[in-house]
Parts: sequence; structure tokens; C-alpha cells
Amino acid sequence: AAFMVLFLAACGGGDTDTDNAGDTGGDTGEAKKIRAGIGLNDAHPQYQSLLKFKELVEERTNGQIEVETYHSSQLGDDRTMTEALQLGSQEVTIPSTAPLVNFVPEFAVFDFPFLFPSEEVADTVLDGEVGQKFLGMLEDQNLVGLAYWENGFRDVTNSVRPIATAADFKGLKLRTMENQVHLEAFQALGANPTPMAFGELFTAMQQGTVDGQENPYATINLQKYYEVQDHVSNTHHIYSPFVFLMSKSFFDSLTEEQQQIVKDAAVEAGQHNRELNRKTNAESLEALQENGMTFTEVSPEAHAEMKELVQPVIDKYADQVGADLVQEVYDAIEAAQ
Ligand code: TF8
Repeated sequence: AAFMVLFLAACGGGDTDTDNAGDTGGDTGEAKKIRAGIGLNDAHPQYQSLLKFKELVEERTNGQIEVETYHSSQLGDDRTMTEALQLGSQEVTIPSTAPLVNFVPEFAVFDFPFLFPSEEVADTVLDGEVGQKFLGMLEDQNLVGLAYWENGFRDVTNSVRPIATAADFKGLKLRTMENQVHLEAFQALGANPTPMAFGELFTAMQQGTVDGQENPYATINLQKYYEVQDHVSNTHHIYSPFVFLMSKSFFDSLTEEQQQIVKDAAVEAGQHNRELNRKTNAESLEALQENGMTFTEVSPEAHAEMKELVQPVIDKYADQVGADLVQEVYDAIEAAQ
């Protein structure tokens, strides 16, 4: 309901949007406004955690910064919202790292299949020196990376056949994120992948333009993909981080104190996001089966075979990222275990 009020206010209910200026001493200057948009819907842990960010920022700035939240691609998709941040026409978005490769090619290392062995190792690496180095690379793109949040381990669904081994990928029309590593990895597995923005995916599955897709269980369940998909497997082929992004021109317009507040709030809400996301992912596989999907287990041998098939793609993109940087990531993963 709070969302609707903000949405209506943003859509021109001009005389109803001054409520919280009054109780925070509105004469100390006009409140700055953050328009924060995501692609997932309002049931997803990402949106729930964005509300947490809003609460922390508005409370700690006494309303001097307002946060308006938008979900379900209302403001665009990962790529178009990131472009809006660069232009300064939107302040916050929280994309997967995969579409960010179109802005900072080095992020492709996080698309290497089977890179992170666990969520805990991902946390340590991303929050550590190496992860922060990648956030720093966003500055040149007029973007500020405030924190890593979590999308999570991705699992394949489709409406053609259960996937137990690499051979089962043969000829499947799979939607991938707009990312070359993902595209080529699924080609290497024998599938017929098509990159597509997230907002177009449900309809594409419904109309049969694609047979399937891959996303964490929470997304599959909360976006109701079970209505148009029959089979899910624990391919867990990649761990997908989110990056909490802010427009650099907006960040630079904040006072130092405000910059610290938004940074801390992004990190704290990100902690909340990781916890909630893991809980939701864990509960969602059962929910998917209750909602009519068949679950197929991928054996360790089948995982090993998939890993072998995608290795040439990893080798190719290791060159693009740079051998030293890739090694730094591998070393950090090793050290985190
Ligand atoms: C995808 C991603 C998305 C997110 C989100 C919509 O499949 O996993 O869920 O990046 O912003 O496109």
C-alpha cells in the first residue's frame, strides 16, 4: 500500500507527496529523492530488502533523503536501468553482475560456471579485497557500487524434458541473461540459447518462444514460472551476485555524511537480503513441486561432465578478463575455503 501511494504521487498526485517533509523540519532544505527500481516482483527477497534500505535511509537522514521503490521492471530491465543511472535519470538499481559485463567486461569472471563452491565463500570473496576492486571499476562508468547482494545459485527449468545430464540440454531453447559467457556456456552444453531481458521472459515461455530458463528457486517460484514450466533440476551451474548500484552523479551530490548513510544502509540491507534469500531459496524447491513441477537431481558425475564441457568457454573469457585478475579471484576463493 505504501508503494501505491508513492507510485501515485510520482504519477502526478502532486499535492499529496509532502507528508513526511512536515515532521522532519522541512525548512532545512528540499529532500533528495532516490528512485530505486528492480526487475523482480514485490514478493521477492530483493524487494523486501530494498524496503529495508528505504527504511534505514529515511530514518537515518530524518527524511532528508526519500526512497521511492519500484519492482517488476516498472522502470526497465537491468541493462536499461543501469543506463538510466549513468544518465542520472534514476538513482538506484540492483542488477545481476551478468548484464553489467556490458559496462565493465571484467565482471565476466563471475559468470564462469561453477566458480563459487558455496554462498559463504562468495560472501567472503565479494566482501573482501577482490570483490571491492571490481566495485571500484564501476566508477569510470559513472556508477557507484555500494554493496553486493545475492541473486543466488541458478537452476534450469524447461517444459520439454527433465534434465539429469548434459545430453538432456540438446536443442533446448533456453533464455539466458544478456551476457556472452552464459550464451556460449549453454551452447557448449548443446542447448540453443537466446539472450533476453528478464521482463520479457514469462511471456516468451508462455508463448513457446523459449522452452526454458535458469534462475534461483526463489525467483522461479515467486515469479510463478511453474505456470509455464514443467521440469526443474539442481544444475546450480552458477552463483549470481547482485550489485547495489547508485548513479555516480547522484552519489557525488550527497554530503559526506549522507554518502556514509547510503553506503551503510546498502551493506546492512544486503545482509538482510542474503539471509532472507537463502531461507526463501531453501523453501522454494518444495514449493515448486507442490506447484506441479517435477524435480530432477543432477548427479556429481553429471555436474563434472557439464563442467568439462564449459571449460573452453571459461578459458576463452579468462583472456578477456585478464589472467592476473582471474588468478586473484581463484586465489581468494581458495583462501576462503
Ligand atoms: C535474470 C536475473 C534477474 C535479475 C533481476 C530481474 O534472470 O536473474 O532475476 O537480474 O534484476 O535476468
